[in-house]
Amino acid sequence: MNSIEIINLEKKFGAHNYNPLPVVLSRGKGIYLWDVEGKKYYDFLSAYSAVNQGHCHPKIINSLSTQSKNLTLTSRAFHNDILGKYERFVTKLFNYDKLLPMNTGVEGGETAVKLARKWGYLRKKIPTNKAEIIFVNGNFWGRTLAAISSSDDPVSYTNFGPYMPGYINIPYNNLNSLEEIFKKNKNICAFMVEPIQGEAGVIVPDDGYLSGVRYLCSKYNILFIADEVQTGIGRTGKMLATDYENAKPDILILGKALSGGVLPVSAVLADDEIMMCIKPGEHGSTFGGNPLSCVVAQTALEVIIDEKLPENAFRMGQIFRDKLFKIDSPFIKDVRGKGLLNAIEIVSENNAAWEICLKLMERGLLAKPTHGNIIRFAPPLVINEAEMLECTSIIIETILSYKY
Ligand code: IF1
Repeated sequence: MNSIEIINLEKKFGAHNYNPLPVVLSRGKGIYLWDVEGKKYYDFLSAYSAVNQGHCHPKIINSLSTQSKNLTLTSRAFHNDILGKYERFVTKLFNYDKLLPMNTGVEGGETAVKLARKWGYLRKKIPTNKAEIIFVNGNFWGRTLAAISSSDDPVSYTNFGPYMPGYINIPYNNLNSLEEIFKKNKNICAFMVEPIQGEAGVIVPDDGYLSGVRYLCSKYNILFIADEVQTGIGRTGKMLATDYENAKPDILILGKALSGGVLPVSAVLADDEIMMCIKPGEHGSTFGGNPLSCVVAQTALEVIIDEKLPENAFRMGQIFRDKLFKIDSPFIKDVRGKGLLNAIEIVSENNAAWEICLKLMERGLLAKPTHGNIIRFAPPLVINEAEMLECTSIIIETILSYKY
């Protein structure tokens, strides 16, 4: 079947909950993807930063293949010989007492919210059912009702009400508004925030914001929850984006590239004072902590470390932004990002970002707009300098030749 026939199958038999670019991919390797007609592309989305290690990394696939022949799932009704070793590896790597394994990023967020509330009632003695969690405008942490209840994007929440109570939104990148609400409200158990806002359009907060969040959360005895589902695992040029300011979260949420894009794997890390608030039977999931996912995730993390991918992301990201900053076009409003989480914002009344992505696709590079006229550029962290230079010239030529 060709691309058109396959796209029509999805149209006829699949929910229309996405509007993908008209490309049908059938193979991936490293930073490259091939469509069903055999055309080769540079992947500049990395499945929304889930494929940091590159598509089908041989070491991760080998771990998947080997473990899949032994034991894939036991449920947590029984122990298995993989989970404890994985938990030890990851907690040592990120310097936390414990890990709660889940599957998707949003499950990680839900787990963090439940943990924070539990801690709020058991440790902070917040009156029952009165716990509040602070979120920021522009947040995105998934599609469940608890997640969209914190959203200020009508596309995410319209006609999905009623919404989860106990949420308060404040502006992003604003420490004054954070301290103001912390002073006013004694029932706050946590503040949940992305170190860089991905979906909102790669919004990078001011230097000092994350360390300010850390300081204020400690000062007011409020848990700092960092959603590093998209910014974590080397994406921004450090293992975690919060590492830039040594702002260690009380609860760390990981997902996406935690598995190298091979399986849905997420994890919530915290110290005992928080993690031990959840007792047996109070939280979990069928697949959470399954041996197959744990083996894949441990290998995926080892690849990040062994191949020094955060360092490469830092260097390649500098090349990307240096090249893009030089674009002399009245239509480029901003070039921003950290490491290999970058975006350009285009000044245009029409749907320029989408059309530019279509032009990029024709020229063999896949990227997708986030909100409005913002295009996110996030290749796998294994990209090398020659490939980055080739891709930046494709992007620059496409932007400059577009008829705005
Ligand atoms: C879609 C966005 C990106 C996330 C952060 C948690 C989650 C995500 C910071 C939830 C997920 C995905 C979801 C996917 C598209 C993609 C996305 F455009 F939706 F917002 F990356 F920016 N925290 N982001 O970015 O993780 O449950 O999906 O595993 O829903 O369209 P998940």
